[in-house]
Amino acid sequence: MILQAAPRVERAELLLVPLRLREPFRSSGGVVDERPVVLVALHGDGGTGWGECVALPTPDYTSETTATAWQALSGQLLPSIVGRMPEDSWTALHWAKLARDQPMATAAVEMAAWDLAAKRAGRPLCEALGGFVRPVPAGVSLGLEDDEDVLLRRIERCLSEGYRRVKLKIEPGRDVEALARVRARFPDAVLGADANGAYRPADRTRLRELDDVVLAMLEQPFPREDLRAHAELQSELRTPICLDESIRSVEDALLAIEMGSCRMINLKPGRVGGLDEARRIHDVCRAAGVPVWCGGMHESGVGRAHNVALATLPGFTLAGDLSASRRYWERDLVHPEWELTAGALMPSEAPGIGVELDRKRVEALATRHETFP
Ligand code: OSB
Ligand code: MG
Repeated sequence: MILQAAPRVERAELLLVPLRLREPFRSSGGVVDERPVVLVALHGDGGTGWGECVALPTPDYTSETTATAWQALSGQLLPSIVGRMPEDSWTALHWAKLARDQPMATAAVEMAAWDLAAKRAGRPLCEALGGFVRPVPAGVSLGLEDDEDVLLRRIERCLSEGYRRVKLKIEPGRDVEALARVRARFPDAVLGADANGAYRPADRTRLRELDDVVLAMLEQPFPREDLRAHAELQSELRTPICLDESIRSVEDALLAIEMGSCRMINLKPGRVGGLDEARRIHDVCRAAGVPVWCGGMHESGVGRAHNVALATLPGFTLAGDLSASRRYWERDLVHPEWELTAGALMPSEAPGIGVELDRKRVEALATRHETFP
């Protein structure tokens, strides 16, 4: 557990920064444009590590929300590590349990600890994690659009900007035909579809028609608990199923692979309790020959830096939901902002996450700010 490698934490901060996406994002779970960003700072040994909590304002994606994560961070997680020696075994046990129950809140602290540890070691986070400074192929995730021409124009723009893969949200009633029209228009594009669990096992016959569209993957067609339905569909589908919400730990990944529920995993450190667990999942996937790619949760530049660092590990062989700052924000919270170069994002050589937080602006925008102790 990373806390063992991190310096003693002398002080911590928790900030709530309400950002707004440049364009509202619709999935089968609902529409979002408000994006409250929860940031964690850990101060120790003369340095500061930053982490970001990926929880959303509403419990559509998983049951954690900005409010529950704030509560866990403020009431339990941050008070429990400030001033304590990180290798304290009570802390380790307690944390393992929290990482299961509140993975997003826990991950925010764990990632800040990684940043702090990497900065203290004077190494870029990607290297500290076992990867290296290399371009990370970028993909884009586009929300549902009522107007199909708007969607087609968006796809065209993303492809011309250099994104290597376009993922489209689908839901019952807006799937096979809509995707077939996109395919007809962009015959060579690498396309994926994400249902965020909106289908039921009885929709299998319908979902089988997606094979004709030729997709790089079908993401999370069924609710997360239903590994069996995913396995049944995968056995009759050429398109690889990619699990997102279903995978919350390395045990979930092992079971899903063993059951044949997927042939690919969307790995989000924020969803699985942090970078350490994400790395374990990466390792078992790699050993099993299951490719992974790094997902996103509309993070600010802080969370993106962690995701990009993770995505430099060798098992990340596919373009992730890692897009430039501009895709999401009028202005990001970090500099330099994340930019696309030849269809990829490039981690910095600087120690830790390698991007600087615009502290003045973050403090000016923050609607809540707590300090521990
Ligand atoms: O299902 O992958 C998802 C955003 C928020 C919550 C869940 C998901 C997403 C995305 C966008 O698809 C990914 C991104 O570009 O950050
Ligand atoms: Mg998804």
